[in-house]
Amino acid sequence: MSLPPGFIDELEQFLCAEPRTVRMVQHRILERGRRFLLRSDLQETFAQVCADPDSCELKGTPLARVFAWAQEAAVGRSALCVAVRTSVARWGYLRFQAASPDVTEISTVEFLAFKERLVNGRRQVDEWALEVDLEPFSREFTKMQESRSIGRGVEFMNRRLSSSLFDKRGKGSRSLLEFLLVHRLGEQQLMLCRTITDVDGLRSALRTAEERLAAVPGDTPWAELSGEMHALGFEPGWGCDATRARDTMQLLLDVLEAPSPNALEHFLARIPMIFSMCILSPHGWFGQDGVLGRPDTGGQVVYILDQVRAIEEEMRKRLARQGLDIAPRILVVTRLIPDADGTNCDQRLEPIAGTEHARILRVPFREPGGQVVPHWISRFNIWPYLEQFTVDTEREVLAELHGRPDLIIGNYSDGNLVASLLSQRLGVTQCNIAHALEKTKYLLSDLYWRENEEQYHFSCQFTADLIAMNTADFIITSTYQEIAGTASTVGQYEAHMAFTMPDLYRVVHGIDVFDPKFNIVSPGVDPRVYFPPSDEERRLKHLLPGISDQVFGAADDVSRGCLADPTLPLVFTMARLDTVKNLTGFVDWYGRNDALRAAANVLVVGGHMEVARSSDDDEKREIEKMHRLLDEHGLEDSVRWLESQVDRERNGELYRFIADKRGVFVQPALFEAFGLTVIEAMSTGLPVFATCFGGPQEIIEDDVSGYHIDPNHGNAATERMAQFFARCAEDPTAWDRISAGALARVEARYTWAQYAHRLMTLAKVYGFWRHVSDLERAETRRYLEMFYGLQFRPLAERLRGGS
Ligand code: UDP
Ligand code: LCN
Repeated sequence: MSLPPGFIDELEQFLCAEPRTVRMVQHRILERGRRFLLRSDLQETFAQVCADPDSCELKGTPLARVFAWAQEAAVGRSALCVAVRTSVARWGYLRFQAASPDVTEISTVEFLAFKERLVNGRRQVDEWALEVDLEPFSREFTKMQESRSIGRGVEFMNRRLSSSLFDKRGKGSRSLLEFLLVHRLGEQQLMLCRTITDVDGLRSALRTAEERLAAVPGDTPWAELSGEMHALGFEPGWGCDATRARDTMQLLLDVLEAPSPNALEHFLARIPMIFSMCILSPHGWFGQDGVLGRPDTGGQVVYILDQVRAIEEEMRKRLARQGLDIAPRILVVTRLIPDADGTNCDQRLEPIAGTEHARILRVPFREPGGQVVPHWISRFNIWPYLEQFTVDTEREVLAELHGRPDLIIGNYSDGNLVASLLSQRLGVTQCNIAHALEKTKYLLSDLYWRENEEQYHFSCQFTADLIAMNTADFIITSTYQEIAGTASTVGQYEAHMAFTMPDLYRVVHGIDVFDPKFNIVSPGVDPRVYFPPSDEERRLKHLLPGISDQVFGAADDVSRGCLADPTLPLVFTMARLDTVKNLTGFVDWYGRNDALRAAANVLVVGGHMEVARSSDDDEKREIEKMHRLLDEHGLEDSVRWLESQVDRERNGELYRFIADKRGVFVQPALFEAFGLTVIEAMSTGLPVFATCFGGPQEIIEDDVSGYHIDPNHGNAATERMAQFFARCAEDPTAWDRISAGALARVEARYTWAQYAHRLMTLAKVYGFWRHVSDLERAETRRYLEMFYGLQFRPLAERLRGGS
């Protein structure tokens, strides 16, 4: 129950006292002629009513609070149901009876059932609709309560582990002892010898060992001490030398004495338990060269390649500090595409540049008869292939790593599903990274899933998402808003708490954003590629003439438009050319704003010039639209459109080229889950105007490190840009101020070194949690396996069959 106590009574009194205003609200809502209204529609309705002289004063009334909280309304003939979000992730549902002051609070199920009836036009509620409810499984676990704790799950975990676990009469200490005994590296036992069998024995061995280590010079290598330490019950893994080993032992003694969350995290973070990992990213064109900007191929590829470099470095450092001379192994598993279209996507194994041992391992998709699927497949159509892909991946990964990986990281819905299946089969800790949950990208995608099915197959995707987010041991997100939104917008995970796909199933508790499995670990940019223009020494100046030609040259088969006034600053935008990225939307806004047209040129990078060169339907439509808009607005001499640019180093210099000319970057997406281009542009000192929907809302502090724009109000967005250029023309420090703000923001919050450090610590803490909670979580696992078998598999089969 999220509504304040007594609120319904207050509201009802108000509705009785002000019937005229209430009728006015109802009429305004009905006038919209839609069954479902979103927050923006409801806000507009409220503003209309407030402005009407016949309405009563609404400020401060309970009705005004309903509108302030309202996220969604379902409009029926007999009633209106409103979903209210009283604060982050806290929901309630109200039912207003038509033409009467009756209002009642209804349950989640009633609200979902009401929406279903509106969609399918039936009078009766389906009493027997399949309901997915994961809440009962976590009843035993204490949860976080405060919205500010969301995304800081590991802090809560450490507290939970150190208090409840260790409170139970030595249970925690015994679990820790058992956990320390399981670590091995091939034949080599690590941390503890099997001769240590109880906690008292461990304590006393630790005290003796600590005294011995204090008596030798701190830099004495473990190798010199190993004989003596072995006799006391200790195996390698405590530290590279006497100082480090002693320090680790002291940490463990502290934990056994009176575990503090901090000491526990520090100790767990030192246990050498991750030597190899498997990162799953099946869809798209996963490669190191010539792939960016292709359909389904963008930030996720960049993210993973940068991530691998940073993680390998962190793993190496950690293992060396613990005294283990082992090369960490990372495998990025993706799909092998035989018709590789000039890319490396047909190569089975490819070393990852900038790493010592990381590899891309490509495993083909297969038809049920075993034939390899030769061509690229859109991420929306790959669901039937994933089960066989998992089996094949398991075999290849085990062979490649000579054993199980110690951590499995899934990426996006498909990778996360494969990670779930694989982790289940191998008994390995699972981490999920969503990158972008599709549900929030498309309006009412759950309610109208059937209408979208042919193109997007959301029935498969949302089912996969539910399974994967609930099997994961921990989930990392790039921002807070990805989990729980903002005061006024719904988070991407939050949108999976309760929803319905009529006639398929109804989700009553899909995921709990207060679950401590969520942690914010933001990505960064490759500092070798993205740095400010003032860093003259590192610049690739030999690329500049070519870039200049490309930007200011004449149109050819890979570009369109020829800029008439090259002295103007450039508004640069670059993305995959898909509808949600909204590059065409931006060109349209620009075409309509004379002040901006006079102040700046536009450089668009994305897609192809010709429809025939594209294999993706969405991209084809956008290509046509872009050409149409350039014609309609007569933008030939002020917009330069280049096809997608796949060379990252060159792109780094391209951003700086724009910054040299005191231009800006614009990210106009209808929704952007995170937005790597935003932090890339900021790292090169560009002022960025980015969508207020999604990650950029959190990345940028408005008017400090960039600007937010609302893609639903393009005119206001271009107006803001025009004003910015006008200000900069008068006072060039206006540009410098935002540029400096952008650089400072990225340096403080978005670096791969911080990312890798955090991720490795999380993997260990949640690895321990998995070990101690294995039995308690078996019920959830079995439930999800059933959901997979009974829902996901038939849906995927149906897709294969084309129905
Ligand atoms: N990118 C590129 N060339 C292009 C388009 C995009 O190199 O023509 C890169 C861009 O620099 C960024 C990534 O692709 O590194 C896109 O990531 P982002 O998170 O912005 O969006 P996504 O495509 O993942 O939705
Ligand atoms: C996918 C997206 O759509 C982007 O918003 C992210 O930046 C990218 O993945 C990397 O996480």
